[in-house]
Amino acid sequence: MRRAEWIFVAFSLVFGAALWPRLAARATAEHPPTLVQLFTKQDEMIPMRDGVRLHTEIYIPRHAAGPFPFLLTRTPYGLNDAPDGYSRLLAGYRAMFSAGYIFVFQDIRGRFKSQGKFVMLRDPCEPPRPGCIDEGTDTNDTISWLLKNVPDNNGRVGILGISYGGWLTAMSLLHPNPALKAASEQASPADMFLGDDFHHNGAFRLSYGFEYTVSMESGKTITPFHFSSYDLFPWYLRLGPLSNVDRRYFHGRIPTWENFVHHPNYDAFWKRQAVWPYFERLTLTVPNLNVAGWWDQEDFWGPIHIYFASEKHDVHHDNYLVVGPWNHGGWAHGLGNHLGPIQFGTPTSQYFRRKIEAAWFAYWLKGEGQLPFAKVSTFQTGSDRWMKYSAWPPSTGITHRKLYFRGDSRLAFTPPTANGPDAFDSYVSDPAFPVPYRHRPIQETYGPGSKWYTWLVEDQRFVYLRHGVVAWETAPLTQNLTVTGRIVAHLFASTTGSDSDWVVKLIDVYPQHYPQDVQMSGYQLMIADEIFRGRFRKSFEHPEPITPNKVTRYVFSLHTNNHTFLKGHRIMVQVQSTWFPLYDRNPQKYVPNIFEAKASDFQKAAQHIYRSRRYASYIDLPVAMH
Ligand code: PG9
Repeated sequence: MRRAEWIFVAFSLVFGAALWPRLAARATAEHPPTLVQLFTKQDEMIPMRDGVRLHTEIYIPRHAAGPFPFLLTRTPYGLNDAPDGYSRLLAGYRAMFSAGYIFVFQDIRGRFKSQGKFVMLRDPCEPPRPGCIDEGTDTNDTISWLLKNVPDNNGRVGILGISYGGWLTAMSLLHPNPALKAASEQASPADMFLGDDFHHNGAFRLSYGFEYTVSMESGKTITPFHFSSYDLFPWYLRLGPLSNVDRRYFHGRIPTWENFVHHPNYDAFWKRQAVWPYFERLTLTVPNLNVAGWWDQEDFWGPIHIYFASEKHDVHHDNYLVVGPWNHGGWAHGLGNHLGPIQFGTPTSQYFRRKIEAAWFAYWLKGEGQLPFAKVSTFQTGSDRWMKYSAWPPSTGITHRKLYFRGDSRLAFTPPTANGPDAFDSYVSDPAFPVPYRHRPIQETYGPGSKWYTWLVEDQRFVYLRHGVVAWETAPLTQNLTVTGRIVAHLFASTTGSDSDWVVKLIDVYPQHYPQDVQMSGYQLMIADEIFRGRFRKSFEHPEPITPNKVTRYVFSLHTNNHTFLKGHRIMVQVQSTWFPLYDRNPQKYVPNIFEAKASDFQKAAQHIYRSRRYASYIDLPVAMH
């Protein structure tokens, strides 16, 4: 998120043109008013109920008439003041300047200029009890202070944030301050074991988990790890088993890393921290706009599951969802008319900021306008248009079709008929030669030149026909095929090992001759993807070894999506067992805790993916009926 914020701020400062009532007359397109001209700044250390003071910057409109609502953003990444002393975060809200808000930015407990102790994703006080503080109580105390101490406010508060800031927003909704009238949770993680930054289906996100935790827990400010090489693929390979992390580098000093090591399964630690179960029990009382990006490389699972969980008791119709063609936080900066080389033909991010986000807060906090959008708005990629639904995924107009793995590397909607013991495709998964998850060099996640931000849209030809990867594809489509809703992988697989990871990627293959954009000819664009750690096939709490050579069924979600595979394109599925170094290597020999595996535990395995009548692997596609 941090780098995205920077890009966003830079963009807004350079190109943003405020429509601020009085100053706009004086400002020209080349010289929009400066933030200093637009706002007065107040720096405060706001006291929390336990006496800890949190550093807060308050920006009050200079030239408009109040009273104003507050728009609060809390962050662990610093307020990032420019030389003029004004936070660079402010420019990111330019689409909302003209409406008139008091913008408030706060360093959370233990970060940057705030007092107290930082705890990564601090457990909520559930149920709330005297003496217990969490991010929700800190938000409530902040709001109460603002209402009392900042003149000319209208008594209404909105909160928003992306990723960690989205999680802080989610936390503020569990026991909200009565003045909190609108929220927008954006890319909040909701379960760090099942689907967000640190693990997916129990598979550990090594490069992210390593780099993020050390940068956050080595001091109060962001302190990146010093790698000895630019391409981290060989660095992580040479690291060897995960136990070398503490032995060589961390020495037990990074608390979140210690939590990874001591909680290899989905135990009470992860469940306490997971947000979605709290939302399942909650009746939402504050309208919340959940925001997600189809190609979010960090937290796509979170906002979708907060939306799903909030649906359980959404008696006041407060639960909304927007999903666009974005990477992590991509809606907050730039135009959003492309992601990497993928063009969308329309400025989706700008549209979101102006027509959705600004309208959302204006409606709830200022009583202006109408809710101009449906409960669910998603950008349908491929056909490149915004779609509106009354629920997500929509339950009408969809038919589930099975796309079967067949012989000759084909995919088809008709099931396989062959039933011989050899109706499978196979590959060797070797932890000594793992498949890279993105093109090398693999730079530090947030380092200079990093391709982290767009890896999910990279052309998958870089691993197609590589050792350790198998693929199947349809014939060119004779008509458009739109998927809207849940995509689920059903794999029948065997391994010679006693544990294994399974990665499934659903890919849109562009035509080999693509005159509209020659560079895109034959492009393999990943639409949906996921990894599953085989030991967790029966339970995330109680892993079990896989029986070697036994055909075993794995069913796991590739998440919801909304995409049109256009006529002439093909649909492809790729399967592999390593995705390195984003995911740690499965030793492929069952050990109770992979964080304690020895180098000698890692072994090659022969993997079989079945496509017989009895063991018919397929992808369940929610096909929209036009
Ligand atoms: N994805 C980041 C994160 C959030 C919460 C915990 C850990 C990491 C972020 O962008 O903030």
